[in-house]
Amino acid sequence: MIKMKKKLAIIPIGVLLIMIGIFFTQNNSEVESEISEDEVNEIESLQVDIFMPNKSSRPGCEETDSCYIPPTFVIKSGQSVTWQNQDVAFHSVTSGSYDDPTEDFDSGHLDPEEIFTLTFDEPGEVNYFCTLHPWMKGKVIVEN
Ligand SMILES: [Cu+2]
Repeated sequence: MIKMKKKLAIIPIGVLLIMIGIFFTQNNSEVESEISEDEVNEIESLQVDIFMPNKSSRPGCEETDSCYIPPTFVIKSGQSVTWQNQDVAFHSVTSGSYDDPTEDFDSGHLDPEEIFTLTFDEPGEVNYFCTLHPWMKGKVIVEN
């Protein structure tokens, strides 16, 4: 009878260990699935039109007009443009020029890898620049 009691006590401990194992397994899978499949698809399907390259935070890119790549981007009215900051420093996409900013749009400081999208409805030439680096200039041409 004493032996039987010992065996019965061992089983619940085994069950407990299995439950702890399941608990940790589930916790791990929750961490892994923090970014949903939909979000991954959204990021992968996002088309970057213009990017700020590495080291554009230092003067020099203006010499080859490559602070925003491509420096001039042509679209039809109603289309959108997506920028991505591919540098390790902050940048912005701000309407106008450093000496003459306009109030049309301002991305604010974009983190490395951050994306900014704008839709242009009115035809015309739109100049933009970076508020942090006066030498960074770009242009969007919106065709009718
Ligand atoms: Cu910049």
